[in-house]
Amino acid sequence: MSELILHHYDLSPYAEKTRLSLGLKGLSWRSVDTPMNLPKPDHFELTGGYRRVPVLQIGADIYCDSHLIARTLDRLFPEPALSPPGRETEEIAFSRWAETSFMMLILSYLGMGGVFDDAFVEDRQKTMAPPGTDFSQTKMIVPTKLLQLQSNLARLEDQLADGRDFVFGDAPCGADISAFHTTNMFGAHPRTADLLQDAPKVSAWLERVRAIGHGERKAMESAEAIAIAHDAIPAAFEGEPVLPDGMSLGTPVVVIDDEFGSGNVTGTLAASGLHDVAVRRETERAGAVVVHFPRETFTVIATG
Ligand SMILES: N[C@@H](CCC(=O)N[C@@H](CS)C(=O)NCC(=O)O)C(=O)O
Repeated sequence: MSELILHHYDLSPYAEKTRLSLGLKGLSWRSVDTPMNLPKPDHFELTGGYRRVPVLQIGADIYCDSHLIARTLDRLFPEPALSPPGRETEEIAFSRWAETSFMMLILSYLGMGGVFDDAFVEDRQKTMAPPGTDFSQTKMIVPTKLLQLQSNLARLEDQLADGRDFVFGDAPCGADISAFHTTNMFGAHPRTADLLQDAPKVSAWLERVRAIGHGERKAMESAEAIAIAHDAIPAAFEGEPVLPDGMSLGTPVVVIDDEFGSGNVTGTLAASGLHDVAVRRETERAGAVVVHFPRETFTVIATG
């Protein structure tokens, strides 16, 4: 199998989730540094316009979104499992809670609290609402957001109340990692850092999850990653492809993320299963690649 190449940047919480997932499985991987703000020409060369990180590349297969990356890692390296067998739905549900309401609250709190520089805030507003949206009134909701954060943190403290080491018991899994990368951001602002003082179980658990580490990381230039994609052949799909009604392999499509502002990707429909969407694209530098997205949060629309 070709090397695991992670396209990411250090400050990304979702990329931290994937780095810890690689660490939990004790894997070696190559690290390509992606720019935090647009433009991201080399990133787009591989993804076709999806701007977010993390993105995992294996040869000419490009896996977008940390949820699909987690499932791909579990498929290729089953032990230890990120989604423990028999508890997959529970793990997905817990992670979704940690990464939606909880995550959005801490990000908006930090965004409004002067933690990030202006260029970053301006760039990220483009991924939150259409151009021209007035964000000036958002300061009014800061006190409410703080209490909502406190309420979510108390839920996590409750989950650990019986003295267990990790959220599902003795062993760490994807649920810990998803909740970690959200909760870890509390340290970035004095007011949210204070909240952690009142959550001793969460504070101790944060250190246990941090200790999982990132596995073995070695830097790579983006141009080398593109050349690797160019010289590789996308992995063959095994089994019966699952396609939307009325579409067939090769149908020209656009793939759109439920999350606003991720960037749409066009290509032709490639074979994939129930839980992912695959699109084939070709460029001069990257050659033929297949870009994969998680089915549950990406919509496929035929364009031709
Ligand atoms: N649903 C995505 C969310 C990823 C995400 O929002 N990543 C942020 C960084 S933490 C991002 O890429 N923001 C836009 C950008 O960097 O251009 C996932 O699970 O991977």
